[in-house]
Amino acid sequence: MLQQYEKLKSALSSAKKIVFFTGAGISAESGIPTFRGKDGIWNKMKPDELANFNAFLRNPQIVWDWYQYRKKIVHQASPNHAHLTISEFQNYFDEVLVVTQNVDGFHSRAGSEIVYELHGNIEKNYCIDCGKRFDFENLEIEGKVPKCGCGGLIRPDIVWFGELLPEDAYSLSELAAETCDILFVIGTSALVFPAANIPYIAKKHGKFLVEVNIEKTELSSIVDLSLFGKAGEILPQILQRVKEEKSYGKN
Ligand code: BJW
Ligand code: ZN
Repeated sequence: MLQQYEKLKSALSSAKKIVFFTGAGISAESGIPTFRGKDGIWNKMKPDELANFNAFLRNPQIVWDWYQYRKKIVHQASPNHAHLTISEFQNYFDEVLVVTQNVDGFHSRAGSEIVYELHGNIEKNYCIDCGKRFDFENLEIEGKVPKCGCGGLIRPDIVWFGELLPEDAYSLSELAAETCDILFVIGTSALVFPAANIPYIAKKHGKFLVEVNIEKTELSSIVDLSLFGKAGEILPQILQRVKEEKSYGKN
């Protein structure tokens, strides 16, 4: 382990731009369930019935209720040490960018200033007919799927299977991966594309890749360093090394 940290320490000592690519595992310690694995959401629920547009058209109420339930879990939870540590990295490096697949908004709540949300945000909604946005509003009346002024159904702003990712967020994430010094991959199985391209793009551009996960993933064989353990424990240890190295912040 010590030797692994030495490799990372040397990369961190010259790094200016750091990217964190995160997935559901980073919010697991906040009590938000992950998708895959033994306790994952897709072990109990079928993605085809919940996370695609046809399912919403077939039965909007079921899908809407499911996201309201998920939103409640997010409201009852808070960002954990991992989110907070990432935001603290901003005090020690010129640029810190977060590319997240998560829809819980925890990175922004934890204070990260640049966050690209590739799969949307559970607080946001839009009309399926006219596209009007309803961000951060409580739209429900008696638990019914809300409707827009134009008569269209309002859906959560979540990227479902078969849907395109937000173009700006994705292209800025690609650029971040191409231009960073270190890319940390935190708590993701890296199985869902095109989001999972991000670490491969960084690799292609010769960037230093570090994975933090409780178990091996698809990426373990291509990263420069795998740190196995909980994100909320490993990330503070890394930041501690950065602090010792720099002994003062940039401000
Ligand atoms: C910890 C930890 C701790 C736990 N500390 N670590 C065949 C081949 C290739 C691609 C495809 C294919 N068939 C279909 C596709 C495309 C599809 C896809 O990639 N599917 C794969 C599953 C195969 N992709 C899409 O459909 C995307 N769109 C697209 O491709 O558009 C183009 C197109 C247009 C028209 C037609 C066809 C294509 C859209 C993908 C949208 C994904 N949306 C979801 C659900 C959102 C809804 C919701 O939130 O309810 O986003 S899927 C779900 O997976 C969610 C996540 O963001 C995403 C990634 O999951 P993540 O974050 O990696 O979580 P897990 O659970 O997988 O992993 C957790 C990890 O954490 C694990 O490794 C743990 O070990 C670890 N961990 N505790 C550290 N404490
Ligand atoms: Zn409308």
